[in-house]
Amino acid sequence: MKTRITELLQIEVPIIQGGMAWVAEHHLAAAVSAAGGLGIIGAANAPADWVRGEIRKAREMTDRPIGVNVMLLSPYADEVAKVLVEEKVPVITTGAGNPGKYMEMWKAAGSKVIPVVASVALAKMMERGGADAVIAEGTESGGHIGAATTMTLVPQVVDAVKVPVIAAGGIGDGRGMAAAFMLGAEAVQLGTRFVVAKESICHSNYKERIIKAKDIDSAVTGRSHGHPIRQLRNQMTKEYIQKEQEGVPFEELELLTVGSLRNAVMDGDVKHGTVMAGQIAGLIHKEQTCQEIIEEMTKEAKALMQGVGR
Ligand code: TUI
Repeated sequence: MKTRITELLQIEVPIIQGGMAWVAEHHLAAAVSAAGGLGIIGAANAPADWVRGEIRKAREMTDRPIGVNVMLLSPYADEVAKVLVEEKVPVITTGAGNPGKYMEMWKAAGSKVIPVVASVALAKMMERGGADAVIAEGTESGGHIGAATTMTLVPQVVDAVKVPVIAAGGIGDGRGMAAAFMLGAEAVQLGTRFVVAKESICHSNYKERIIKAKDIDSAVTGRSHGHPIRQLRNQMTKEYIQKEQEGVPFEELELLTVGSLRNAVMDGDVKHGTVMAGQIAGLIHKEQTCQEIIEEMTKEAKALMQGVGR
């Protein structure tokens, strides 16, 4: 499955891992890269020194390329951006904002820059600014989301830009991968399925919640203040959404979620914590190694795509 993305990123299979906060650390990133995909360290809201340490630890585990995702709402984004230059990170993805101000510095350092976009307008702007590819992420994704679905966003972005497009949001198996390719994508990004990978350090309670999730078990909090987050329903989302409906201000809502993602991922508090996951959680039934996930998906996608278009 060679595409412009496998060529650009020097990877074997066109599968990249999402930069999930707390989960996308060196064990997971190294395992995805070692299996032929592109592993990503998620800088999320972490300080730059943590990111540097994770890059170095991942490099001790594999010689294959590893990327870093910069979460642009992070208070540490500026210092993380500089560390990526110092560490000569080959691939940088970004999320939750416009990475325009870092583009020149990253390109000059020789990194491939791949912003996540949730609209055609941002995709075009990123291409003009020198992006090497874009990740078109639909609202089916876990975490911070845009409004358009993967099915509608991917082909519109593919038509609007010349750079290769990576599809994300709602993709969890070979069928989703083949479908993304039919829409014109040249790789896929997976989050939720890698959260339950054997190499993922995520707490077993969190993995169990994903494995047991049904199709409509996710909810979106934060719509009232413009920072929508998709996660699995629990006591916390129920209270949060109720308070949003009552018109409770952002500052008060925020108190419900301070440290809540960490509590769910690290301590397994899936009742009051934030259990970010995409709508595809209902399709994920077991814990597997990254290699098993990548091999199974690639085999299934290849079989489905054989004969299509002949
Ligand atoms: O970034 C993500 N997913 C995330 S980040 C995250 S951590 C977080 N914590 C607290 C508050 C918010 C986030 C959890 N999940 N995905 C990539 C993504 N980027 N999805 C959507 C976007 C996006 C949306 C609008 C990118 C750019 C954009 O507009 C930028 C602009 O300024 O025009």
